[in-house]
Amino acid sequence: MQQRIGLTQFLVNEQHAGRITADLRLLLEITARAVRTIAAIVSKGALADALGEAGTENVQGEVQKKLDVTANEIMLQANEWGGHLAAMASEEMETIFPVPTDSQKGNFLLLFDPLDGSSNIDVNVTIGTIFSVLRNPRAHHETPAEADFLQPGHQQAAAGYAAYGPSTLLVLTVGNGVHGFTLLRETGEFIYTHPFMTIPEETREYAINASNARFWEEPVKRYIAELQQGKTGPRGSDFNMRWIASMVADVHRVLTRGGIFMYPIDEKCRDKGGKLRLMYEANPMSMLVEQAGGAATTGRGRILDIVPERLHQRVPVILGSRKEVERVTAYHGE
Ligand code: P6P
Repeated sequence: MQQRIGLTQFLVNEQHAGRITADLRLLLEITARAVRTIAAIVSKGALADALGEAGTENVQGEVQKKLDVTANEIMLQANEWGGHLAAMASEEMETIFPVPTDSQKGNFLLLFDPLDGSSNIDVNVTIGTIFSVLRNPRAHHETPAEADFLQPGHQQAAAGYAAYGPSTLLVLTVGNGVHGFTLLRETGEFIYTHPFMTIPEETREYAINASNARFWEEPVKRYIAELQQGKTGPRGSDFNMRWIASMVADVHRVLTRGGIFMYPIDEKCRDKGGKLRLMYEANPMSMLVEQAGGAATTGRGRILDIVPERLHQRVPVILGSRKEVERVTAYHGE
């Protein structure tokens, strides 16, 4: 069997092909090292005194788990000194984090949800880290401002996630397809195991939190009802449902075997604009899904075309197998 390559060789190949620059390669390699550190702590569970609540709330008003805070610090400390980026933003921080004044500023902005799905930590279900890379619009001597982050998702230079599950996976795109790497714990290397991940256009699997059904808008109620009617309804086929309540785990399943993932607007989250955050959940996942041949909309428009107004703004998310996303979106238009 042909010798598998590692993340570094993959990124060097991308750099030699002119698809990424040396500093973007450095950013991705440092981020990979950071998620490897997070994986090591997550895998210890109760043995690392890392479970439970931190006793604080984040900018979202959500109770922070100890691991939320720890993962955030790991991402900041790993990336603040390399000179490859100018500032960072995180679900766990209200304002942006410019790199320290004594560090050289670089060409990129890094956004992340350091530990997504943290409600699953204490019950040992897959959680993850989601990251998004934007280009720094300012000259290096200037201090970045929050407005510099408010770029539409189609301007992302890279996006990816780490999934801390039975194996630790790193899945990323730099705009040339979606590629997955599996952590070999013995050596700490991410091995290239999933080249050009592709989402089948059709699917028989959907993911939604069905407990919100009474709050959904009519197009979503119609779409889900048709799936539940299965062979006896207009779709003429039976469908299966999954809901892990960890976006990384649900989206990884969609990237691996197809499906449609939905967190639509509903009467419960309407005043917030949705449940999931645009900048460091919806945008990176939408870039990955589109790069894998899928589609990602709010139900009324392409997610990657949204011009952000606030760093922590929320949006409805409907993404996955192209034909299903197009059907749901069409229902919204009727
Ligand atoms: P609910 C996790 O808190 C998260 O942000 C996503 O990872 C996940 O898809 C969603 O929220 C789960 O939401 O309402 O089902 O708990």
